[in-house]
Amino acid sequence: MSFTDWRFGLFVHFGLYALPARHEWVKNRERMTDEDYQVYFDHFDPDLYDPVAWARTARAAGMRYVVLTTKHHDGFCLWDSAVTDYTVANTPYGKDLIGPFVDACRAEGLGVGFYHSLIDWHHPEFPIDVNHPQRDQAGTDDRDISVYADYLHAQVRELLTRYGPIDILWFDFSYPDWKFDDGRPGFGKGKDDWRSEELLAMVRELQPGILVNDRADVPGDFTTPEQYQPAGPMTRDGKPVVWEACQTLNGSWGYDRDNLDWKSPDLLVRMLIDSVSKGGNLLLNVGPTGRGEFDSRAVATLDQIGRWFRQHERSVRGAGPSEFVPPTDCRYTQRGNRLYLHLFAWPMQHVHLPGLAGKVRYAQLLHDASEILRTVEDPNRAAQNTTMGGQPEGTLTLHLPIQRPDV
Ligand code: FHN
Repeated sequence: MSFTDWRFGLFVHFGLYALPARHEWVKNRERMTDEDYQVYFDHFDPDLYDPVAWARTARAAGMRYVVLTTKHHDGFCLWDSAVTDYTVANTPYGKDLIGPFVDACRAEGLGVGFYHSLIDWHHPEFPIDVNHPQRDQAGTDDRDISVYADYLHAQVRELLTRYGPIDILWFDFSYPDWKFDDGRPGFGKGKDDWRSEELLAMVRELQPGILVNDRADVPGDFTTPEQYQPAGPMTRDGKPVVWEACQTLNGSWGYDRDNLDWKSPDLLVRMLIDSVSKGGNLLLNVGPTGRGEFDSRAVATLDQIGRWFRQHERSVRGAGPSEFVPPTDCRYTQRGNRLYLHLFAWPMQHVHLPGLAGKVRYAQLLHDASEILRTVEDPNRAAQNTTMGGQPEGTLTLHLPIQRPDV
């Protein structure tokens, strides 16, 4: 199964920032020094870390690949890197987190993705810039970005040679033209700073089948709209481009305990359907707690999504955009000669399905939405009954066989 067949993946932001539990940019937002932030390093001990549980939860939710932060902007490494001491090996936890994650994903038949931050607020040669916790000092240091780039390349090499075949490399992120709000230079960084062409050449040499995103400031294998749903199929230079929308559960990528801005399971199902209807994937994020587990709200949300998948997996897995134009408040996904009508709003008395003879008329919508009784004027086009038992309220997915001779 290919990346675009997978359609739905899990993003996991895990690291020191899970301990303060108030966003993965906490070091930046609170302008913490390395000394301020050291307390989280000294107490990092995710005793409930269980990547098998992560992988099984992801699979049950309908996800077919997982992208884990190997290092986020704070510079903390989730593996025992040979080029720095700022790793999990030197925390109270003391063990590699990446290897067990890879093994668990493989055991569950999931694609394995590594997120790797280009940005590093801990490395002594990473020039201070507009995004740095000590941004007030931007432009005053004599740090050497080429030394940091060597470090960056060395760590990517470690990650791509220690853990076997890796499916996805998710770099994050470039900002070559950023400025401060008052217009002062932001000392932003892009492909020349990362030496991106050299970096990607090494990546492809080490892992020929890997998919790389386009956040190293050079074209990649897929593009990653973040926290929004594209209006339609995405293109680059006028040509269709593979894309994957990345979204949070509650507005924060890292664990943010007190953030109550949770998206409903039905909204997330619609975002997935919307992505697939436009040819994209959805990468949905969970930020595990400081003890290494998914919190109960995340587990409950993913469970609800999984209930929808049990009924309607075929409407997104291996499916994509349809040649038909959907009715208002609806999406079409299509897989071969199967058209899937997703109603985001109803009751609809009549829906005229262009390209299909007859009209779909809803005989009845049972109060508990446990089953939809439908007839179509052409009995030969009877849609398969779709049960809604247990799936998120609000999204109705109908499986409509296309019985035209040419399909
Ligand atoms: O700054 C990061 C952020 O923390 C998070 O990792 C997201 C995920 O796509 N990427 C950057 C913001 O675009």
